[in-house]
Amino acid sequence: MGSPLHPTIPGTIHDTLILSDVHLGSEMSRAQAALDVLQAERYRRLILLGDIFSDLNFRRLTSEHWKFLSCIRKLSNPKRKIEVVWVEGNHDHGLADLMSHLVGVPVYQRYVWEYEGKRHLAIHGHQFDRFVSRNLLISRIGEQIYYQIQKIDSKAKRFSRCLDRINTRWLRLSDKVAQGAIAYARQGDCARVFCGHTHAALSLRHEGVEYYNTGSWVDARATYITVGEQGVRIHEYPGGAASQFQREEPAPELTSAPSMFVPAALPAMTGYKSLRCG
Ligand SMILES: [Mn+2]
Repeated sequence: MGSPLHPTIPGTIHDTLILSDVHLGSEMSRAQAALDVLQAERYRRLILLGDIFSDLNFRRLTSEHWKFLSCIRKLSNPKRKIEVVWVEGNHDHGLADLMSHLVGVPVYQRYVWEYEGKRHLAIHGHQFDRFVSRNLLISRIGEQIYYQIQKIDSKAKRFSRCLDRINTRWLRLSDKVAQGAIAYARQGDCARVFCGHTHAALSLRHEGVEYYNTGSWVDARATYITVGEQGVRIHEYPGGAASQFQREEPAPELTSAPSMFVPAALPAMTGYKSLRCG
C-alpha cells in the first residue's frame, strides 16, 4: 500500500524522530504509512507524541494497527539501542501502565532532552487547549459522534477529514497551542518545543523559542519531524522530502492575545525535567 518511502538523505541517522496523532482504532488512522516511516528512517530516539490511540476500545484495532504496536515493541528492545518514549495525549490519557506492559515503553506527561546544547521539550499540547482541558466529558461525547460519522462516511472519508479540519480552524487551535507551548517552554528554559494535538503541522519562532507541531496520521497530509545535524525538519509522507515552512514572524494571535493558559494540572516549570506518568 502506498509508494515506498525514501529517507531524506540515505544513511542519515537522526537524533530524534517524532510523530503524533496516529489515532489507532480510528478508521482514519494511516497506521501502515506511519509504520513505513518507522522502518525506513534511522534514529537514536523515537518520541510518540500522544494520541497514538484514538480510544481505549482495543476491538477497534485492525491488523495494521497491531503491526504498528508490535513494531514499537521491537524498536524498544535494548539491543536496538533506540530510546523509545511515549508522551501521553488526551486520547491515550491513562494508558501509562498498559503501555509500559504492552509495548514496553515508558510514558511521560512531558519529555525533556538535550541536543547540541539546547533543551528540547516534547508535550502533546492538549494542556494548552482550553476546551479539551475544561470539557473532557463533552469532548468525549463529541468524539463518539464523530466516530459514528466516520463509520457511515464513504471510503475516501472526505466528509470526516473536512470535519477534522473545520474543528481545528474553528477552535483556532493551532495558534492557541503554539502560544501556550511557547510560554511553557520559556519557563522551563527550553529552546525548542514539540507538540501534536492540532493535526496541523507547523513551525514558528517566537521570543527565542522554536515551536514545532508534528501534524497527524489521519489526514491526506501525513507528517513527522526529525531533529538532527540538519536541524529540525517537517517531513511529508510519502517521499520523505523535508519541507521547511518555518514562519520567522509570529502569528498575529501570538502577540495580540495575551491570555496564556497553563492548567493547574501541570506542575511548576522552572528547571523542569522529564515527568513520568503514574
Ligand atoms: Mn490530542
